[in-house]
Amino acid sequence: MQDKLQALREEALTKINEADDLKALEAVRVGYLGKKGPITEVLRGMGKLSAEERPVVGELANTVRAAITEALEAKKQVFEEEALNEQLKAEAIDVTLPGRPVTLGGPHLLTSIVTEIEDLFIGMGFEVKEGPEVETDYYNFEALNLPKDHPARDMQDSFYVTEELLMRTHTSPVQARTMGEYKGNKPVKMICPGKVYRRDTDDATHSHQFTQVEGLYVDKNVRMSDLKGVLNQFAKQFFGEEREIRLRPSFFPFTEPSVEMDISCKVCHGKGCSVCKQTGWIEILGGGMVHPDVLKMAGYDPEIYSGFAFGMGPERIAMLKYGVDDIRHFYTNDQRFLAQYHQA
Ligand code: 2NM
Repeated sequence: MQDKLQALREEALTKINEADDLKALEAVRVGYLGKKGPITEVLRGMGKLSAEERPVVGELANTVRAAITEALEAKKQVFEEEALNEQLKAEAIDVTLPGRPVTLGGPHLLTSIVTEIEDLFIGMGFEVKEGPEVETDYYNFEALNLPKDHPARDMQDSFYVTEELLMRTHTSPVQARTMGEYKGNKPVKMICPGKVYRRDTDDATHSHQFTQVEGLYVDKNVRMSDLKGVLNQFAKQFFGEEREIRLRPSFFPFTEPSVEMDISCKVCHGKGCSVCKQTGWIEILGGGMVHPDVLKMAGYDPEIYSGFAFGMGPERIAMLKYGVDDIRHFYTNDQRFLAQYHQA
Protein backbone atom coordinates (compact mmCIF):
# COMPACT_ATOMS: atom_id res chain seq x y z
CA MET A 1 0.00 0.00 0.00
CA GLN A 2 2.77 2.39 0.90
CA ASP A 3 4.71 1.47 -2.24
CA LYS A 4 1.62 2.03 -4.32
CA LEU A 5 1.16 5.51 -2.82
CA GLN A 6 4.83 6.37 -3.48
CA ALA A 7 4.46 5.16 -7.06
CA LEU A 8 1.27 7.23 -7.53
CA ARG A 9 3.13 10.29 -6.30
CA GLU A 10 6.00 9.76 -8.77
CA GLU A 11 3.57 9.13 -11.61
CA ALA A 12 1.47 12.20 -10.84
CA LEU A 13 4.50 14.48 -10.46
CA THR A 14 5.89 13.29 -13.79
CA LYS A 15 2.55 13.96 -15.54
CA ILE A 16 2.35 17.39 -13.94
CA ASN A 17 5.84 18.08 -15.17
CA GLU A 18 4.89 16.96 -18.68
CA ALA A 19 1.57 18.88 -18.82
CA ASP A 20 1.86 21.72 -21.29
CA ASP A 21 -1.37 23.63 -20.66
CA LEU A 22 -4.01 24.27 -18.01
CA LYS A 23 -6.32 21.67 -19.55
CA ALA A 24 -3.73 18.89 -19.26
CA LEU A 25 -3.05 19.95 -15.68
CA GLU A 26 -6.74 19.77 -14.80
CA ALA A 27 -6.88 16.24 -16.28
CA VAL A 28 -4.04 15.21 -13.94
CA ARG A 29 -5.85 16.71 -10.95
CA VAL A 30 -9.09 14.88 -11.74
CA GLY A 31 -7.18 11.69 -12.58
CA TYR A 32 -5.28 11.52 -9.24
CA LEU A 33 -7.22 13.59 -6.70
CA GLY A 34 -10.77 13.27 -8.07
CA LYS A 35 -13.56 11.29 -6.37
CA LYS A 36 -12.81 8.27 -8.50
CA GLY A 37 -9.04 8.73 -8.33
CA PRO A 38 -6.59 6.18 -6.82
CA ILE A 39 -5.76 8.28 -3.72
CA THR A 40 -9.40 8.62 -2.78
CA GLU A 41 -9.70 4.91 -3.32
CA VAL A 42 -6.81 4.23 -0.92
CA LEU A 43 -8.39 6.44 1.74
CA ARG A 44 -11.72 4.76 1.25
CA GLY A 45 -10.14 1.35 1.75
CA MET A 46 -8.52 2.35 5.07
CA GLY A 47 -11.16 0.48 7.06
CA LYS A 48 -9.69 -2.81 5.95
CA LEU A 49 -6.27 -2.00 7.34
CA SER A 50 -4.91 -2.98 10.71
CA ALA A 51 -4.80 -0.51 13.59
CA GLU A 52 -1.00 -0.17 13.21
CA GLU A 53 -1.06 0.34 9.46
CA ARG A 54 -3.98 2.78 9.38
CA PRO A 55 -2.28 5.96 10.78
CA VAL A 56 0.91 5.34 8.76
CA VAL A 57 -0.93 4.88 5.45
CA GLY A 58 -3.34 7.70 6.34
CA GLU A 59 -0.52 10.08 6.94
CA LEU A 60 1.32 9.01 3.81
CA ALA A 61 -1.82 9.35 1.68
CA ASN A 62 -2.30 12.88 3.01
CA THR A 63 1.36 13.73 2.32
CA VAL A 64 1.09 12.38 -1.24
CA ARG A 65 -2.12 14.33 -1.83
CA ALA A 66 -0.51 17.47 -0.44
CA ALA A 67 2.59 16.99 -2.64
CA ILE A 68 0.46 16.51 -5.78
CA THR A 69 -1.73 19.51 -4.90
CA GLU A 70 1.33 21.66 -4.33
CA ALA A 71 2.91 20.57 -7.63
CA LEU A 72 -0.37 21.28 -9.44
CA GLU A 73 -0.55 24.78 -7.90
CA ALA A 74 3.06 25.54 -8.74
CA LYS A 75 2.65 24.46 -12.37
CA LYS A 76 -0.66 26.35 -12.63
CA GLN A 77 1.12 29.50 -11.49
CA VAL A 78 3.77 29.00 -14.16
CA PHE A 79 1.06 28.76 -16.84
CA GLU A 80 -0.77 31.81 -15.50
CA GLU A 81 2.41 33.84 -15.42
CA GLU A 82 3.20 32.82 -18.99
CA ALA A 83 -0.31 33.82 -20.11
CA LEU A 84 0.00 37.17 -18.35
CA ASN A 85 3.39 37.85 -19.93
CA GLU A 86 2.01 37.04 -23.36
CA GLN A 87 -0.96 39.37 -22.83
CA LEU A 88 1.32 42.17 -21.63
CA LYS A 89 3.52 41.72 -24.66
CA ALA A 90 0.54 41.78 -27.04
CA GLU A 91 -0.96 44.88 -25.43
CA ALA A 92 2.32 46.77 -25.08
CA ILE A 93 2.19 50.50 -26.02
CA ASP A 94 5.23 52.26 -27.43
CA VAL A 95 5.16 55.43 -25.37
CA THR A 96 8.07 56.83 -27.40
CA LEU A 97 5.93 57.08 -30.59
CA PRO A 98 5.41 60.73 -31.57
CA GLY A 99 1.81 61.99 -31.13
CA ARG A 100 -0.56 62.80 -33.95
CA PRO A 101 -0.23 66.44 -35.05
CA VAL A 102 -2.91 68.79 -33.68
CA THR A 103 -4.35 71.08 -36.34
CA LEU A 104 -5.31 74.45 -34.92
CA GLY A 105 -7.80 76.78 -36.53
CA GLY A 106 -7.34 80.52 -36.69
CA PRO A 107 -9.06 83.71 -37.79
CA HIS A 108 -10.08 83.97 -41.46
CA LEU A 109 -7.73 86.25 -43.47
CA LEU A 110 -10.59 88.70 -44.00
CA THR A 111 -11.30 88.82 -40.25
CA SER A 112 -7.62 89.49 -39.53
CA ILE A 113 -7.46 92.29 -42.12
CA VAL A 114 -10.64 93.99 -40.87
CA THR A 115 -9.35 93.74 -37.27
CA GLU A 116 -6.02 95.24 -38.32
CA ILE A 117 -7.76 98.13 -40.12
CA GLU A 118 -10.03 98.69 -37.10
CA ASP A 119 -7.04 98.78 -34.74
CA LEU A 120 -5.23 101.38 -36.88
CA PHE A 121 -8.25 103.70 -36.88
CA ILE A 122 -9.02 103.09 -33.19
CA GLY A 123 -5.43 104.27 -32.66
CA MET A 124 -6.38 107.55 -34.36
CA GLY A 125 -9.45 108.07 -32.16
CA PHE A 126 -12.15 106.46 -34.33
CA GLU A 127 -15.01 104.46 -32.86
CA VAL A 128 -16.13 101.17 -34.51
CA LYS A 129 -19.88 100.99 -35.23
CA GLU A 130 -22.07 98.42 -36.93
CA GLY A 131 -25.57 98.55 -38.41
CA PRO A 132 -28.22 96.50 -40.24
CA GLU A 133 -27.46 94.66 -43.50
CA VAL A 134 -31.09 94.93 -44.61
CA GLU A 135 -31.44 98.68 -44.97
CA THR A 136 -34.15 101.18 -45.84
CA ASP A 137 -34.06 103.00 -49.15
CA TYR A 138 -33.82 106.20 -47.10
CA TYR A 139 -30.57 105.40 -45.26
CA ASN A 140 -28.94 103.49 -48.10
CA PHE A 141 -29.62 106.14 -50.80
CA GLU A 142 -31.77 109.14 -49.91
CA ALA A 143 -29.79 110.32 -46.86
CA LEU A 144 -26.56 110.00 -48.86
CA ASN A 145 -27.63 112.43 -51.58
CA LEU A 146 -28.86 109.73 -53.94
CA PRO A 147 -32.50 110.68 -54.68
CA LYS A 148 -34.83 108.19 -56.38
CA ASP A 149 -34.05 109.26 -59.94
CA HIS A 150 -30.30 109.62 -59.39
CA PRO A 151 -28.27 107.90 -62.12
CA ALA A 152 -25.79 106.60 -59.50
CA ARG A 153 -28.51 104.23 -58.26
CA ASP A 154 -28.02 102.33 -61.50
CA MET A 155 -24.27 102.35 -60.94
CA GLN A 156 -24.78 99.92 -58.08
CA ASP A 157 -27.63 97.61 -58.93
CA SER A 158 -29.05 96.31 -55.68
CA PHE A 159 -30.84 93.33 -54.16
CA TYR A 160 -34.28 94.60 -53.12
CA VAL A 161 -36.28 92.86 -50.39
CA THR A 162 -39.34 95.10 -50.83
CA GLU A 163 -39.91 98.47 -52.55
CA GLU A 164 -38.43 100.23 -49.53
CA LEU A 165 -36.00 97.61 -48.16
CA LEU A 166 -32.79 96.34 -49.76
CA MET A 167 -29.49 94.64 -48.89
CA ARG A 168 -27.22 97.61 -48.18
CA THR A 169 -24.91 98.43 -51.09
CA HIS A 170 -22.33 100.13 -48.82
CA THR A 171 -21.82 100.64 -45.07
CA SER A 172 -22.34 104.44 -45.20
CA PRO A 173 -25.99 104.10 -44.07
CA VAL A 174 -24.55 103.23 -40.63
CA GLN A 175 -22.88 106.65 -40.69
CA ALA A 176 -26.05 108.39 -41.86
CA ARG A 177 -27.88 106.72 -38.94
CA THR A 178 -25.19 107.79 -36.45
CA MET A 179 -25.21 111.41 -37.62
CA GLY A 180 -29.02 111.33 -37.37
CA GLU A 181 -28.81 110.01 -33.78
CA TYR A 182 -26.44 112.80 -32.76
CA LYS A 183 -28.96 115.32 -34.17
CA GLY A 184 -26.32 117.66 -35.52
CA ASN A 185 -24.86 118.75 -32.22
CA LYS A 186 -21.84 116.58 -31.53
CA PRO A 187 -18.81 115.41 -33.49
CA VAL A 188 -18.70 111.99 -35.17
CA LYS A 189 -15.49 110.01 -35.57
CA MET A 190 -16.27 106.48 -36.61
CA ILE A 191 -15.54 103.60 -38.93
CA CYS A 192 -18.07 100.98 -39.92
CA PRO A 193 -16.91 97.58 -41.15
CA GLY A 194 -19.35 95.07 -42.55
CA LYS A 195 -20.87 93.04 -45.38
CA VAL A 196 -22.38 94.79 -48.39
CA TYR A 197 -24.31 93.45 -51.40
CA ARG A 198 -24.39 94.34 -55.08
CA ARG A 199 -25.90 92.63 -58.10
CA ASP A 200 -22.65 91.76 -59.80
CA THR A 201 -21.63 88.62 -61.62
CA ASP A 202 -18.95 86.89 -59.53
CA ASP A 203 -15.50 86.68 -61.09
CA ALA A 204 -11.88 87.07 -60.01
CA THR A 205 -12.37 90.72 -58.97
CA HIS A 206 -16.15 90.98 -58.33
CA SER A 207 -18.41 89.42 -55.75
CA HIS A 208 -22.14 89.98 -55.14
CA GLN A 209 -21.32 90.13 -51.43
CA PHE A 210 -18.13 91.67 -50.11
CA THR A 211 -16.78 93.70 -47.20
CA GLN A 212 -16.37 97.42 -46.70
CA VAL A 213 -14.79 99.62 -44.09
CA GLU A 214 -15.99 103.20 -44.31
CA GLY A 215 -14.82 106.10 -42.17
CA LEU A 216 -16.40 109.40 -41.18
CA TYR A 217 -15.10 112.36 -39.23
CA VAL A 218 -17.48 115.29 -38.69
CA ASP A 219 -16.57 118.25 -36.48
CA LYS A 220 -15.96 121.97 -36.65
CA ASN A 221 -13.05 122.80 -39.00
CA VAL A 222 -12.46 119.35 -40.49
CA ARG A 223 -10.51 119.90 -43.71
CA MET A 224 -9.26 118.00 -46.73
CA SER A 225 -5.76 118.05 -45.20
CA ASP A 226 -7.14 116.09 -42.21
CA LEU A 227 -8.41 113.44 -44.61
CA LYS A 228 -5.04 113.32 -46.34
CA GLY A 229 -3.16 113.07 -43.02
CA VAL A 230 -5.35 110.28 -41.64
CA LEU A 231 -5.23 108.26 -44.87
CA ASN A 232 -1.46 108.76 -45.22
CA GLN A 233 -1.00 107.47 -41.67
CA PHE A 234 -3.21 104.47 -42.43
CA ALA A 235 -1.42 103.63 -45.69
CA LYS A 236 2.05 103.79 -44.13
CA GLN A 237 1.08 101.72 -41.08
CA PHE A 238 -0.78 99.13 -43.10
CA PHE A 239 1.40 98.77 -46.20
CA GLY A 240 4.78 100.02 -44.91
CA GLU A 241 6.56 103.29 -44.06
CA GLU A 242 8.21 103.46 -47.48
CA ARG A 243 4.85 103.80 -49.26
CA GLU A 244 3.81 107.15 -50.74
CA ILE A 245 0.19 108.19 -51.27
CA ARG A 246 -1.39 110.37 -53.91
CA LEU A 247 -4.90 111.78 -54.20
CA ARG A 248 -6.65 112.14 -57.56
CA PRO A 249 -9.93 113.99 -58.19
CA SER A 250 -12.94 111.72 -58.49
CA PHE A 251 -16.69 111.75 -58.03
CA PHE A 252 -19.07 110.33 -55.41
CA PRO A 253 -22.62 111.64 -54.88
CA PHE A 254 -22.08 111.90 -51.08
CA THR A 255 -18.78 113.82 -51.11
CA GLU A 256 -17.68 117.10 -52.69
CA PRO A 257 -14.89 117.36 -53.57
CA SER A 258 -14.21 113.65 -53.99
CA VAL A 259 -10.89 111.87 -54.33
CA GLU A 260 -9.36 108.51 -55.01
CA MET A 261 -6.22 107.50 -53.19
CA ASP A 262 -3.34 105.53 -54.68
CA ILE A 263 -0.32 104.05 -52.92
CA SER A 264 3.06 103.73 -54.61
CA CYS A 265 3.73 100.31 -56.09
CA LYS A 266 6.13 98.35 -53.91
CA VAL A 267 6.91 95.88 -56.70
CA CYS A 268 8.52 98.43 -59.06
CA HIS A 269 8.93 101.46 -56.74
CA GLY A 270 7.06 103.69 -59.19
CA LYS A 271 8.84 102.62 -62.36
CA GLY A 272 5.85 100.74 -63.74
CA CYS A 273 5.10 97.00 -63.74
CA SER A 274 2.22 94.60 -64.32
CA VAL A 275 0.94 94.89 -60.72
CA CYS A 276 0.40 98.68 -61.10
CA LYS A 277 -0.42 98.45 -64.82
CA GLN A 278 2.67 100.51 -65.72
CA THR A 279 1.49 103.54 -63.69
CA GLY A 280 3.65 103.07 -60.56
CA TRP A 281 0.49 103.58 -58.44
CA ILE A 282 -2.22 101.28 -57.06
CA GLU A 283 -5.73 102.52 -56.24
CA ILE A 284 -6.80 101.52 -52.74
CA LEU A 285 -9.72 103.70 -51.62
CA GLY A 286 -12.10 106.59 -52.28
CA GLY A 287 -13.18 109.49 -50.13
CA GLY A 288 -13.83 113.20 -49.92
CA MET A 289 -15.47 116.01 -47.99
CA VAL A 290 -18.98 115.06 -46.89
CA HIS A 291 -21.51 116.76 -49.20
CA PRO A 292 -23.28 119.70 -47.47
CA ASP A 293 -26.66 118.15 -48.33
CA VAL A 294 -25.69 114.91 -46.53
CA LEU A 295 -24.75 116.91 -43.42
CA LYS A 296 -27.96 118.96 -43.69
CA MET A 297 -30.21 115.87 -44.01
CA ALA A 298 -28.65 114.41 -40.85
CA GLY A 299 -29.26 117.64 -38.95
CA TYR A 300 -25.78 119.20 -39.11
CA ASP A 301 -25.42 122.86 -40.17
CA PRO A 302 -22.85 122.78 -43.01
CA GLU A 303 -21.93 126.39 -42.16
CA ILE A 304 -20.65 125.20 -38.75
CA TYR A 305 -19.73 121.55 -39.30
CA SER A 306 -17.68 119.89 -41.99
CA GLY A 307 -16.46 116.35 -42.40
CA PHE A 308 -14.51 113.87 -44.40
CA ALA A 309 -15.46 110.35 -45.33
CA PHE A 310 -13.78 107.46 -47.07
CA GLY A 311 -14.43 103.87 -48.00
CA MET A 312 -12.30 100.84 -48.79
CA GLY A 313 -12.69 97.16 -49.63
CA PRO A 314 -10.73 94.88 -47.27
CA GLU A 315 -10.74 92.03 -49.85
CA ARG A 316 -8.97 94.24 -52.40
CA ILE A 317 -6.57 95.48 -49.75
CA ALA A 318 -5.78 91.92 -48.59
CA MET A 319 -5.33 90.85 -52.23
CA LEU A 320 -2.78 93.64 -52.76
CA LYS A 321 -0.95 93.01 -49.48
CA TYR A 322 -0.75 89.22 -49.87
CA GLY A 323 -0.84 88.78 -53.65
CA VAL A 324 -4.20 86.93 -53.63
CA ASP A 325 -5.30 86.61 -57.26
CA ASP A 326 -9.01 85.81 -56.93
CA ILE A 327 -11.58 87.44 -54.61
CA ARG A 328 -13.51 84.14 -54.49
CA HIS A 329 -10.75 82.64 -52.34
CA PHE A 330 -12.23 84.64 -49.43
CA TYR A 331 -15.59 82.89 -49.63
CA THR A 332 -14.92 79.32 -50.78
CA ASN A 333 -13.15 78.37 -47.52
CA ASP A 334 -10.51 76.09 -48.98
CA GLN A 335 -8.23 75.18 -46.05
CA ARG A 336 -5.20 75.14 -48.38
CA PHE A 337 -5.81 78.86 -48.93
CA LEU A 338 -6.93 79.86 -45.43
CA ALA A 339 -4.23 77.98 -43.49
CA GLN A 340 -1.50 80.06 -45.15
CA TYR A 341 -2.66 83.12 -43.23
CA HIS A 342 -2.97 81.73 -39.70
CA GLN A 343 -0.58 83.40 -37.30
CA ALA A 344 1.26 81.05 -34.96
C1 2NM B 1 -16.55 106.17 -50.22
C2 2NM B 1 -16.12 107.23 -50.98
C3 2NM B 1 -16.54 108.52 -50.60
C4 2NM B 1 -18.60 107.81 -47.61
C5 2NM B 1 -19.44 108.84 -47.37
C6 2NM B 1 -20.04 108.56 -46.18
C7 2NM B 1 -21.05 109.38 -45.46
F1 2NM B 1 -21.96 108.58 -44.91
F2 2NM B 1 -20.49 110.01 -44.50
F3 2NM B 1 -21.62 110.23 -46.27
N1 2NM B 1 -19.54 107.44 -45.72
N2 2NM B 1 -18.64 106.96 -46.61
C8 2NM B 1 -17.74 107.60 -48.76
C9 2NM B 1 -17.32 108.68 -49.50
C10 2NM B 1 -17.36 106.35 -49.12
O1 2NM B 1 -16.23 104.87 -50.51
C11 2NM B 1 -15.45 104.61 -51.64
